[in-house]
Amino acid sequence: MTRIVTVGAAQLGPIARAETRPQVVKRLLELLRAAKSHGCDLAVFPELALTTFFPRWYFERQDEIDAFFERAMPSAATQPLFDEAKRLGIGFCLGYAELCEEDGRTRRFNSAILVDQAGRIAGKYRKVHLPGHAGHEPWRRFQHLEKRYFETGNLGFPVFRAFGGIFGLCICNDRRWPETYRVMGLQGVEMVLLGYNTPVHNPPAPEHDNLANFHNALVMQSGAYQNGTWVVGVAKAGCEEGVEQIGNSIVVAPSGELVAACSTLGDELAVARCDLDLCNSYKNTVFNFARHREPQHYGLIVERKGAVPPPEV
Ligand code: CDV
Repeated sequence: MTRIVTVGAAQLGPIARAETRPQVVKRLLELLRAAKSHGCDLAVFPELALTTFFPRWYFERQDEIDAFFERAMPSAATQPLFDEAKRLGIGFCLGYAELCEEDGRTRRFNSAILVDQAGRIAGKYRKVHLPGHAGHEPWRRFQHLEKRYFETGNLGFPVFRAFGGIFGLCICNDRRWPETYRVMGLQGVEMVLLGYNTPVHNPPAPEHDNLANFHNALVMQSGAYQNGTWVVGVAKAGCEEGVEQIGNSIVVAPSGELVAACSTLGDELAVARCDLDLCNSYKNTVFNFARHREPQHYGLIVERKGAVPPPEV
């Protein structure tokens, strides 16, 4: 059997701080139309795709921070994207900063949505693994203040039935954690969509800088293979407000092989024809979780009589 989903990894080049939402949405619309003209069912945009990556700056004034957030989705600025998606019959995945009223208070999340070919929101995810720090750290060449500006996502890692398959979302740093893929893998995920903003330079560990592209591919290829799923990873790339960010947007098959990649650091589309049924070859054999996984033997050593308890962390 074949269940083909043609996906467009819709990489963005840098977004300047001065760029307005309508200017950015115009770029997204161009990529969406290009994706449609290449036969895509779905275009995947990066993390925080509507603005510059604002956590690189320390802001104290809440109004300055909130200017980067969307209060509704669709918002007035993003409505044209929904309208065009519906008109063209193409879905999309979009990362954005979400401001909402929930549990009687204002909350802020680093979020992503999956929109189907009818322009309806089919799924939402809020980033769980927030990297960086919460206070100003002047020793850094640039800040990474996600822990200051966002709450940890409270939706878990759900999967969504859409585009004839089972889809999951995660965001940037989530891709480095095996739990992200495995939690979705245990729910049968067939395609994981994710966007990222990854600076080449990692201030706490500059010795990793020349491995940034290698690690980017490594985590997505292993996550795909170990869970028998497609993975689509899409960058906001290039030199944004003086900070170099990696590109290397890729589409990874359930075999772990790369099947499409962007080659620039600008707005670019990489297209792949993905057969969701290819997942079965892995899910039913080497990674048949029901037959071969042994979670009951994974430890909690402390529960075994006489065992040395693990160190407190
Ligand atoms: N936006 C991110 O989550 N970026 C992180 C950086 C800070 C390491 C990433 O994992 O790519």
